[in-house]
Amino acid sequence: QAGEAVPPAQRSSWASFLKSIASVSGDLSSMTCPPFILSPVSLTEFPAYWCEHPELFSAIADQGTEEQRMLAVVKWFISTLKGQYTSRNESMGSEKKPLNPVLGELFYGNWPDVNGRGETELLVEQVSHHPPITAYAIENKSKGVKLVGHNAQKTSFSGGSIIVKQIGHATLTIKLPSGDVAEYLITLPRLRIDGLWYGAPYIELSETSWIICKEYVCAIEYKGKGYFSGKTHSFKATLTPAPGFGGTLGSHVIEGTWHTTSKFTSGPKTGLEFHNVTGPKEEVTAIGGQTSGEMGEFETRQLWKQVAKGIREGDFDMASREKSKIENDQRQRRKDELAAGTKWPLKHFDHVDSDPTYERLGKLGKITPVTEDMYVFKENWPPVA
Ligand code: CLR
Repeated sequence: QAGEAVPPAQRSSWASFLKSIASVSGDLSSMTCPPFILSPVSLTEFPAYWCEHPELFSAIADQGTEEQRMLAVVKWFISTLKGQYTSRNESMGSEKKPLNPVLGELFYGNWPDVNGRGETELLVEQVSHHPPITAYAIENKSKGVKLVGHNAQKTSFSGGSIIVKQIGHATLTIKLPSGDVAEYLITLPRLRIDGLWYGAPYIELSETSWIICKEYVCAIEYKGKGYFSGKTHSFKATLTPAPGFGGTLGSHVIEGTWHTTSKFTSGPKTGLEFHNVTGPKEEVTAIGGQTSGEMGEFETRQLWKQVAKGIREGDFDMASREKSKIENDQRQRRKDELAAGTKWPLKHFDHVDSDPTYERLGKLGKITPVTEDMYVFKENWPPVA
């Protein structure tokens, strides 16, 4: 039944929200939603999903061969999907609308060194407000593994679902014992947000995303219920040696459901388990990003503190009052910058129009577009005391 999961008092507001998304396409971030669907967490916290299994991230550095390393990268990537795309349903009952980050919003965190895996550090900066773009760097320095990327979304509406095209990509680099640096280009899947009619949104992934390095091309195809395995959250990863490496490296096919387990279905490891995320995950520890270790006013949990409190405690008047304060402050800052002829300086990233790594590796997988802009990490974190 329509609006089944919506609190009765908010049903008409949900209905008008659904009507409006059918007509507004492109950017959903600033649309007004009924309170039941609001999340108290900003999108700047989302890059932490890349490392909910820090041991899989660090294990990428511990592999002996290119083939094993590629498999470790794919395993880490697939193991992040459960957190990225199903965790709000688990923690909050459905997918929710995250807080829309302001320009310059920051998030810092880490995962501790346990069992010699090394500490992993996280830094996130909102590098654009219109359209919203989030850049991040995640690094395990002791292992020499680093992920740098940015995300934006283009939304449209089709057949009762929101379709989210993810713009942006990530590059994973590994310092090898030989002194060389191995690079992996990572692109992102398309999302479909279903369950809107009932007021219980959830994500299904579709189309194909890629992981490409000099020696390997991995295409990951996503299907939902009713497609190749008939199961929700299904994927099929096909790893093939890049041109010139066919004689020395094996091909592999892996199939399963990304929120549970998968196994090799073709190649030398056929029948063996590949990934398994049915166990626990490790949340990031938020830390203050200043030299003092304190949280500055632009750090997400500080900035949104009152709004988040309002949403958590059901005081939506306070939440919307506090949200207006933040928005007015932003408008004033943009006006002042315009008047002064200045621009908000990014703290940790430099924007450039093309990414040579994307161009070089993207060709191997024939991915489009053939080039993309990127945010270069300034390597200025953590601050030196
Ligand atoms: C952000 C980047 C992360 C993966 C990810 C997961 C959920 C996505 C989010 C990204 C972008 C914003 C998003 C969200 C799900 C819902 C939300 C698309 C891609 C939209 C803006 C809110 C829609 C509102 C309905 C829930 C009513 O790595």
